[in-house]
Amino acid sequence: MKYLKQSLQALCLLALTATAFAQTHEVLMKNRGSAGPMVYEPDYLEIQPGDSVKFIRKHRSHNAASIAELSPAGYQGFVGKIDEEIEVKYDKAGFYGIKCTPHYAQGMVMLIKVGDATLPDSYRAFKAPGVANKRFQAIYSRIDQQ
Ligand SMILES: [Cu+2]
Repeated sequence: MKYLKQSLQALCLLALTATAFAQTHEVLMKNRGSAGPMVYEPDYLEIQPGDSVKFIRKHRSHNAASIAELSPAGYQGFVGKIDEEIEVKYDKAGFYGIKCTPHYAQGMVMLIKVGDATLPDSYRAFKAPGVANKRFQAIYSRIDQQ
C-alpha cells in the first residue's frame, strides 16, 4: 500500500513536470507590422515538442492554417476559421509552414521549427504564391545564418 502511494505521487509529479515545461507561444495576426503589410509576428519560431502556438487576433479577417507542402510527412494539418484564435500543439519535430488563407499570396506566412530538425530541401524548392515565396526565402536565409 505504501509502495502504491509513493508510485502515485511519483506519477503525479511527473505529469506536473511535463506540463510545467510545455510552453505556449503567441503569434500576432496583423494587417501591418515591421516587415510590411499582412504579417504574423513573429514570422519564425523555434519551439520544443509538446509546446503550443496560439494565434492572436490583433486585427480582423485573418486565420492560421498549415501548408501541406511545408509540413512533415504524415502531418494531419489544420485550418483555423477567420478571426479564430486557434491554439495548435506540436508534438513531432520538424518544420511547419503557416499561412493566412485570404492573404497567402500577399505574403502572410510564418515558419515554426519544432525540436531538432534540418530544413528539408523540398521546402526551399517549393514556390509559395506571390510575396509568400519571398518571405519564406528570407526566413530560410535567416535560419542559414544562425
Ligand atoms: Cu491575413
